[in-house]
Amino acid sequence: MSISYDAVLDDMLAVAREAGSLTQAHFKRFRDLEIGIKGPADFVSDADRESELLIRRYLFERYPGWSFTGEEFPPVDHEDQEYRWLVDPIDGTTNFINGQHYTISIALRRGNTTVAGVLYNPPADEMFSGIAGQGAFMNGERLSVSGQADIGLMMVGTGLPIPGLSLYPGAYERLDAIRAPIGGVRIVGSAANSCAYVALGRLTGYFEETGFVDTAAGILFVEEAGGIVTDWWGRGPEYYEQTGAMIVANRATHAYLIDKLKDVPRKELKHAKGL
Ligand code: LIP
Repeated sequence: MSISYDAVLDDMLAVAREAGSLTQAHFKRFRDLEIGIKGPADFVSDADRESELLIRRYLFERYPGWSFTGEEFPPVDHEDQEYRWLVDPIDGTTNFINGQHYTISIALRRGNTTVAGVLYNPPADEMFSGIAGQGAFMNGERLSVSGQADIGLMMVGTGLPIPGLSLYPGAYERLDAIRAPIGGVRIVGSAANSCAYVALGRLTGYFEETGFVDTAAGILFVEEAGGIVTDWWGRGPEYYEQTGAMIVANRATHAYLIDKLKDVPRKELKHAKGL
């Protein structure tokens, strides 16, 4: 049965907007939010849970056989393992609970390929979307990564790791070395939005050790916008999808970060897992 990804994308856009309205209602009263602690610097709010439940319900009604991996509830393995949703109901929860920009990320995977994605930044009303092989867009504008190749003008995004992350050792010395000769470093606070900013050309590159559920849609947009995505050592999706150590960038910034990160002890695969 051939599937029209255009029709699927329309549903993804519609549910992202609905989740946007739901989360915005909580966002407006962020100072009064109930905050749950999932771990060190890892938070959850009712908005994260409600957003995921809304997206699950909407997608299961329309695609009952497809499987689902979210952030707040256990994954659902339906009979059709070929298609799986990867959903981050609020990416940038720490931003969200402090009244700063966040994103809703929905990606559709067919086997080991991301075939469609939607990223919505409700506070900015920026809707990113794309289908593999058909380009990536923000509010209808086609995206292309920055052409910036001058190191002194590069703008790099990242996240500040907490102790306990496997790539934490030496992180701040690395950041110092990366920061020294370039134009600027930014902590956007959402891995998904950081990828979207690379696809849009607001960042020339981004690197972090983070989750693939957060970044699957954003990575599709960067590749559709002419960017490069590898792990910190130049290896492909079979590595960064599992280890989370990713570089997402235009060609020049990718080469710059690969050079700056080459001496970091490699993060190897724990075990093969289907995503
Ligand atoms: C967040 C990422 C961010 C990273 C945070 C956290 P969450 O995801 O978007 O880039 O720095 O540690 O992983 O927890 O808000 O979905």
